Amino acid sequence: MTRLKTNDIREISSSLAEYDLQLQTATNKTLAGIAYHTWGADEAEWNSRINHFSIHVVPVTVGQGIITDFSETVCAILQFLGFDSRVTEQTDSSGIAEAFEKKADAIMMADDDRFVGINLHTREVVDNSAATGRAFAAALDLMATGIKDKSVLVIGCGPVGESGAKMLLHKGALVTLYDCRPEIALSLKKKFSHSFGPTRIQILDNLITQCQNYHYILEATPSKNTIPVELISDRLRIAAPGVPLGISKQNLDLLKDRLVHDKLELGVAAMAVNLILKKIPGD
Ligand code: 2YH
Repeated sequence: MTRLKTNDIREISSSLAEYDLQLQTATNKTLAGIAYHTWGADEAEWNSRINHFSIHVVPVTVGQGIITDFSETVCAILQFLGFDSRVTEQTDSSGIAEAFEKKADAIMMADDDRFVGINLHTREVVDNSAATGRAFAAALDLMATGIKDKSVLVIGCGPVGESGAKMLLHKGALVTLYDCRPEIALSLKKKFSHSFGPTRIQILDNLITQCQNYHYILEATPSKNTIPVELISDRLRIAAPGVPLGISKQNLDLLKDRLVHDKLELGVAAMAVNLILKKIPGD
């Protein structure tokens, strides 16, 4: 599992407006728009409520400890979307207590294993890996102006890839799974076959010799250079939640705006929108 470094997130807060524009070029929707699309929710209906919904970000010192700027960056993304967000003054259990005492509607916090959002009214939990996979699948759906009946290659079958593949199958895509550990891809195919039937899910054994025909890729690996140059075409669109980005500098130049990639923004936005969609008492 990838642990973000301060260097990965240093520029995020100051680049949110620019990233929002990039997303609009690639998907025709803003960061918020993609986050709503992730959960099939109506932006106009929900967006007016977000500035009354407070999400407190709790820094966590356990394990490998604080990542400098992590909580502040999550908070900046939430504020950019319009949420009433702040970082708690205290960390860990004291921070959780502080959020409850200050009547937060939700908290977000991350240790070395999980980054979660919790709605403090409904007790529902949203997981960053699941939300991120789903958000990038939603972005790919938008880039394809509808992914139904289109073939998508999912590279990386960990929690993010799994969640993204599931969303793509729900949207009616034909999904091919690839993982450098073939048994992981096979076991995911088996798992999905129960719900979606075996015919819409394929397995790819060799990424280099078999992947020329894909026009849509979800890249969800923690590895560099996973996309061979042979795969790049004018029609290829990639949604890439994987950190580090699996695309070389040379391929990035060829892809131009047919790529959506970030390290935190879409996942956090999707988590936040999911939290507000949970019913608030008094609604
Ligand atoms: O980056 C991570 C984990 N690898 C979980 C990622 C789940 N997608 N955690 C962030 C740790 C943050 C730290 N505890 C802090 O600054 O609060």
